Amino acid sequence: MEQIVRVIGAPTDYGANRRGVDMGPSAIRYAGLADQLRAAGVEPVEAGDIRAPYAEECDPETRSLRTGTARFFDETKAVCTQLAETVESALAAGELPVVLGGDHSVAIGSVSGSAAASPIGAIWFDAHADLNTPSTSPSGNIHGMPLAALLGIGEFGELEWATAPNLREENVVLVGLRSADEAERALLEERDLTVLTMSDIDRRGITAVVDDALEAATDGVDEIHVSLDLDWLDPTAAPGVGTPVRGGVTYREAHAAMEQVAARSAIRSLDLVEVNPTLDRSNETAELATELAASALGKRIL
Ligand code: NNH
Ligand code: MN
Ligand code: MN
Ligand code: MN
Repeated sequence: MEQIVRVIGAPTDYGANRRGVDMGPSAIRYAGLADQLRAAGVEPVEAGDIRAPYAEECDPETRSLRTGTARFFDETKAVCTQLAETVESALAAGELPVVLGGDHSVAIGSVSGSAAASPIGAIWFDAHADLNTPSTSPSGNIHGMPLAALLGIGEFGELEWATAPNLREENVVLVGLRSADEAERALLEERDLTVLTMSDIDRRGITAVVDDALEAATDGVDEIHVSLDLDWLDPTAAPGVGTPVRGGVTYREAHAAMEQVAARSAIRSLDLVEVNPTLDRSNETAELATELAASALGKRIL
């Protein structure tokens, strides 16, 4: 029987400075996600979008969480809570959830939902570490905080809805990091997450690095969540993102990595986030997201 993939849109742009990432789910669907998934041998079922009011409908006042700032905190909580439930019930039905962002704050919902019933590892394919907290964030943007939230770091430790107790930091791996803020560096020094930077990819090649990532993420757990922030790729391959950082992986390296993920047969859930069609060239980045999803779910050349 074919694996059913539940496609869930989470159209937020609360978490980022540059607007338009809320159009990501439509852009990714229009780029042909369903056909790509079929080509990967899975059966897509469309769940539609989580209700996410436009920023204009919300109270523009910035939210403070004790000491720091997390803009649109209440709105993010509302979306992530619904998303977590949707992901959890898809998994309970034996489906594989694919979450379309939206900014990366939606991963707070997708990962907590995915980890709700049993332990999981996570691989963060991202230029950034996403380990800020409201008090350390230089921007106040929650898209730079989802991993900190899930791991209960700092102020997030008090927030049951945002944390994923079934995700141990020993099973969290960052791949392709090339932009980390001060507090994120300090955290990575003292904590047990695995970090594989762009320099590691330069030195050892993408396949060796992704092998290590899969090894660490699945140490003691059977399944993983894959969070694919499209800014992981070099901006020449993925121009339609809000916070591009030069020096990312190439089109082919990204596919090689996703093919390795597929070969491990350990993927429980997947995010495709940070696609911003207003900054894109002819929906190219959304299209790339559909292709990478297909590779991660088993599409092969032959
Ligand atoms: N680290 C920066 C911040 O916290 C940028 C985060 N941007 C991202 N993360 N796109 O993936 O604001
Ligand atoms: Mn991110
Ligand atoms: Mn990023
Ligand atoms: Mn929780």
